[in-house]
Amino acid sequence: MTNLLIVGNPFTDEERSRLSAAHASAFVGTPADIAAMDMTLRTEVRAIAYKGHLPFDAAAMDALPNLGVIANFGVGYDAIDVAAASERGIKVTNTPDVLNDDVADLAVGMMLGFARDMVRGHLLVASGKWAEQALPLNRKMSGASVGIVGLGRIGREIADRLAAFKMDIHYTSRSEKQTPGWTYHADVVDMAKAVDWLVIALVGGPETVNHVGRDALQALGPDGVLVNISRGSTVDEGALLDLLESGQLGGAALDVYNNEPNIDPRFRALTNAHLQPHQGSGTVQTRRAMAELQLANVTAFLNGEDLSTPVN
Ligand code: 8YV
Repeated sequence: MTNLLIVGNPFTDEERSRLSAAHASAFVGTPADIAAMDMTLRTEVRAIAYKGHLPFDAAAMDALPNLGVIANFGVGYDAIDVAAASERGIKVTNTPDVLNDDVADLAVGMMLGFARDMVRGHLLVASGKWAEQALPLNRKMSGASVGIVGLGRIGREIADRLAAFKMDIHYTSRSEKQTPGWTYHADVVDMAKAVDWLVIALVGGPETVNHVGRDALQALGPDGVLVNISRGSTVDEGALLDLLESGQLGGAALDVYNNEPNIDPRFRALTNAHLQPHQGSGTVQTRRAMAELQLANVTAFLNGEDLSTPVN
């Protein structure tokens, strides 16, 4: 009996082997491939291990009549239609917490990378032209002000790190937190007016689409820098590109975009952006912890036990 269907091309060989060593499994590259599978196999499948950002929609669920759980590899589950899953009695799980440190580390790294123009510095040294050219003076990060959009688990890790950089911490959140010395704002535009850096640490999904809009980016202004480690969908990407191109926004440090990996080509021409290829959780240690948590959820479901990290 093939209990488990592994779905998603981003799975590494090691991740797939870990899953298939634990459970009799089959593999398809994308959710859209499920409907074309043999009907007998589709009827056997009770659990999905999913990785990727392609939509996992109701049609993919309906192709698997005995599906009971979709275990996502990632804290963000915006690719999965959770409402459709709930309607069908299908559980969804994710991999929270184990990646908080890595995502927060990358946010700080990208901020320093942008502020100190570290990519250009590296290229200058590597080119052998250091004796002929100086790196222009750059921006001081320590002591600046930063607004964290969404002080959840990852946002909090970022804020704690930036506090150690003597930064003045501002945040928006569903509710004010017990964080003495930090400034709560109910409105993201008001916060953007008050800070040098704006860091988006929201969950993705329909509720946060374009949460940081043109007005907030304009309020951040020509000396402000936007940092995004959440989802491309949380910021108005057209406005972001317009304002970066015209210099009405000072800069951006981005790990996430719409339509990854085939992102808007306008990003490639920017001279005021530090761009990373959605690698927030991409360390050996953290991806292994995420894989183990995903497998724990699959195994718990198939054994009839409580799920480790349920979403719905
Ligand atoms: C993904 C992520 O897990 O956890 C998330 O929400 O964005 C990433 O860490 C990774 O891109 C694999 O899909």
